[in-house]
Amino acid sequence: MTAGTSKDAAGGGPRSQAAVKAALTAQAVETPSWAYANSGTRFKVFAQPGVPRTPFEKVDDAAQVHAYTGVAPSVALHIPWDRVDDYGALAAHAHERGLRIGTVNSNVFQDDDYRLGSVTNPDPAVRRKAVRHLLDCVDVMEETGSRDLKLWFADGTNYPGQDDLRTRQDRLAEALHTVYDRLGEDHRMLLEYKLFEPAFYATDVPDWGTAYVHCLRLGPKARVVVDTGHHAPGTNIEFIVATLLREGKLGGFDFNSRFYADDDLMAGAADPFQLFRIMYEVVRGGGFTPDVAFMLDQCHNIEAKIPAVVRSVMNVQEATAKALLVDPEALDAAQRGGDVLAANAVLMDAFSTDVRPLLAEMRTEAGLDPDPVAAYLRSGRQERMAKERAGGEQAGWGA
Ligand code: PSV
Ligand code: MN
Repeated sequence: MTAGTSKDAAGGGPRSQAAVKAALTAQAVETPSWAYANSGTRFKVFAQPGVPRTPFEKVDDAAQVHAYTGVAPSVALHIPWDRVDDYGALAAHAHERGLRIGTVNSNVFQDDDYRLGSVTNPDPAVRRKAVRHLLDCVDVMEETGSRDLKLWFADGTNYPGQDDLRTRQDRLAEALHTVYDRLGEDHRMLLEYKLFEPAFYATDVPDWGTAYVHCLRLGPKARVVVDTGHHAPGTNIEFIVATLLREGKLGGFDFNSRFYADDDLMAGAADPFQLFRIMYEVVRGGGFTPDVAFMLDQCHNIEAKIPAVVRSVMNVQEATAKALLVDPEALDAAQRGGDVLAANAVLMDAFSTDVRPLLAEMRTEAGLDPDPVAAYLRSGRQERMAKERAGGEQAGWGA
């Protein structure tokens, strides 16, 4: 199938090219401030020339991604990595560059007193400190005009018996309630789960089910966020997505790619088919609404950062385009008829479609270069930044 042969989904048949383009144009992919900073593994953080030194410069880099793709209008912050004296000024800086500040990611995992956890720590003083930080993040949201607070906890235990699993859930619920009560009218709380790391025996929010029950108890402003790197190998992530969408509890994604663990590689790089299957469930479940945030959560340790973020955004677009090309009517007919091969073929036809010409055309129509990576590299900005950002301390993990 070529991208040009699709029909319209509204009436039950395949979507028209125009409908696919309209949906793709409306899609927004949020990029993470930390993707522009130096990063690495626990073995080595590799410094790159021209890396931002301040949150303001990270915003400048995020603005480049938006300028070349046209679909990355917001940048997520990580507090305290992006701590500034004046968040209003940071938001204004973003606006001047056609961007807005997106999700505020809290960080309660880098202080010595979080050794035994943050909000689930056995020491009430540490728990209070962690909750205070989360409340500070809500203040930041107010100053930046952000909607979403993303919560990820490194909390957990390394050894059986180290702490009481149930009591830790109670502490978690209490902290979440305190923060939930502080949320503004239009704020949301996105709870992220992770099966493993840095705790190895038991993570306090290990899976979507745990995140879901907490969010359910909290109320409508609490939703689950699915980080694609946070599952056991072989997990059917699209099933989780379908389930959360059915329940109205999918808050968004942290997209990235993995081969083995939380590798944080470019979204769609390791397993584009998985990304397609996830996006298909988003389309199928009516997830193309502002209620579902499409965010990247990745780092670029050995490759140039801005082109890598651009490539990741394009990978999300390609997976989305293919998902939009699935013919719902043909699929439904094959499924109802029990025609296993035909049903699978409908999905595979869409996945096998080369959507790059469609996306290139769409960019040209929007006044963008059809090849965003090449256009960015041609601009010479990368080399300019390497010279201009020569002094000072480069941002990196913990900065
Ligand atoms: C944890 O692995 C995570 O996915 C959380 O979203 C953090 O905020 C992010 O990575 C950056 O460390
Ligand atoms: Mn994440």
